[in-house]
Amino acid sequence: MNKPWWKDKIVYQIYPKSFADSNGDGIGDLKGIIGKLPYLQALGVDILWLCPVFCSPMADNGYDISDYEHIDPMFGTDEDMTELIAEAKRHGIRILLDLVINHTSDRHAWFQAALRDPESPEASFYVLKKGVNGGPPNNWRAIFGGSVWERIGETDLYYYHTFAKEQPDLNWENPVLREELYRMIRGWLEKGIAGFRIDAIAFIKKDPEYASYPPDDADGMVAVQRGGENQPGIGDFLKELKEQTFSKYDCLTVAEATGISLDEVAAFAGPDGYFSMTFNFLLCDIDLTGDYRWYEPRKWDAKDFRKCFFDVMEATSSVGYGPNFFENHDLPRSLNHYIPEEDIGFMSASMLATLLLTAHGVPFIYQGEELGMTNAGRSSIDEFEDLSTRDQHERAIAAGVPPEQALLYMNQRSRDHSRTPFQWNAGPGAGFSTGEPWLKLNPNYVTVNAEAEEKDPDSILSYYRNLIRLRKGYLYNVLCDGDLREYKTGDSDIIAYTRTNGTESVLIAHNFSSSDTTLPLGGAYEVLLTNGPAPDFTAGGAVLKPYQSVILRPENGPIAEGGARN
Ligand code: TEU
Ligand code: CA
Repeated sequence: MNKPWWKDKIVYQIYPKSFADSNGDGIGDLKGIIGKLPYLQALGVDILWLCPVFCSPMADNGYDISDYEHIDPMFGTDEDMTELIAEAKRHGIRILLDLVINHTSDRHAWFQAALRDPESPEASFYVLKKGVNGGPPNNWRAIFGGSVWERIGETDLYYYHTFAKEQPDLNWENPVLREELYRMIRGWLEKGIAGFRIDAIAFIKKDPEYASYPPDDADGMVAVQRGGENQPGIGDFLKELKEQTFSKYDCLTVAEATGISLDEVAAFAGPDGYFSMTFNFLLCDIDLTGDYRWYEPRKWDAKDFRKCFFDVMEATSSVGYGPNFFENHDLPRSLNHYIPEEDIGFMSASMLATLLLTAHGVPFIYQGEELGMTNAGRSSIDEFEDLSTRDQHERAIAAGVPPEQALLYMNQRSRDHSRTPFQWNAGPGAGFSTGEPWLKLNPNYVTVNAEAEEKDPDSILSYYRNLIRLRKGYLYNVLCDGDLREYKTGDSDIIAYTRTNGTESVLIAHNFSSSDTTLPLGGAYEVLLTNGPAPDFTAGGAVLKPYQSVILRPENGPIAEGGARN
């Protein structure tokens, strides 16, 4: 399999608005990121994925772009981006930008022209349709709530939006629009960025019938995914997109292609795939029912998690590399998402770190995950900034969920949790800003912060740094180049696998439970790394403490499946 330049890299996702504020306006910016490059280099970061910093009215915090060619003044200037790319390179770090081409902002010049004249060339850049029987063209529900159709003034013309009404979808059926996008994409690649994370790309193809479907809820609507996600024919667009842009550069492209099945991973991210890699959502949506209602959570356990993990490993490692992640800007913090409240701490955080950094594929660390940052509970729905949270709350109340329970569900799942300002130190504003931060800090910054953890050899940050050093050094061959095979551990809650490259082999195991559990072993092993005390080796194997991870090397001979040694 081809060995792309990015296969052994560490990717770090930054939500620029919440990372570092250089001018005291309470909003993170590019100069703030430039100032933190030494911190990122010390962590071992190779690639930075920046959430969108283009001009935006911020209805969806930058995922509503009004000008693809320029940096929004709140984040700085175009020259700041040029400086960031150059400075990052000096620190051995490359930049991925966030490409949002399913939709623009409703303030984009194209959309404004379309509103002024539905017969204008720009109007054909969007999906405009006449209403039916005095109402919207069909009954599809947008991801941020309500109809996907927004009426244009007093006319009987509507425009389509997968997400919020401030995010009109682009009409990918129009080759002139597509060429405009390709030109913009090539322009950014010419500026020396390493590539893109591609936003919501599975929504660019809609069922051309735009037929209504039987409702999936009391509101008489059906989720937009039914006719507007990963529809037949999307591959033609994605193939052309790659041919006209990415394939002309040795760039990294990571798709947020929701709604694709594991057996479609090859088409999206195999050797001849549309993208370098494609995110998989099996693990991060393990706690959701089929239609993403936060107020109808799905119960899961460690065995469910283990099955999802190995299904994803199998699907991605068999065709190439997958982006492994436990956090992003749309998710709650992983410690709150995957670990029982009473078990949140160094052991569980370092177990998740070991899983993330030793799985097959490319690790994506989200800002603050390396510190063990956690959710910051809110006591009222009014304290939430995120439009998706507000919509989910409305739907919960409409479904008859009692307000306190609805608030609890929002506190479990809100996207705000990953957007609280980065916690640099215990000083005023956590070192994020000298001004009033745009989103409330998590009060635990007084103890959970980079400065304190950099000084503490037993901190979560120190653990990430050590393990990343090991991954890039002593364990490079098995972790960056080795295969991954499940290591059966019977009915326990242990997730275990081998990583093998030629004659080199290690066994990695995680006790995803709050009780001592024995990892069945045949033969003697050396402990290369663990987040806890050296395990007791009994006749049956190694006794792992709650949330203990181990990287073991067999003292002689390869490791057979299931613990027996040949
Ligand atoms: O998220 C896409 C997104 O929200 C959908 O994948 C949704 O989560 C899924 O279909 C279940 O409902 C991207 C960005 O990550 C997010 O921050 C933006 O709000 C969104 O697109 C719109 O650009
Ligand atoms: Ca600022």
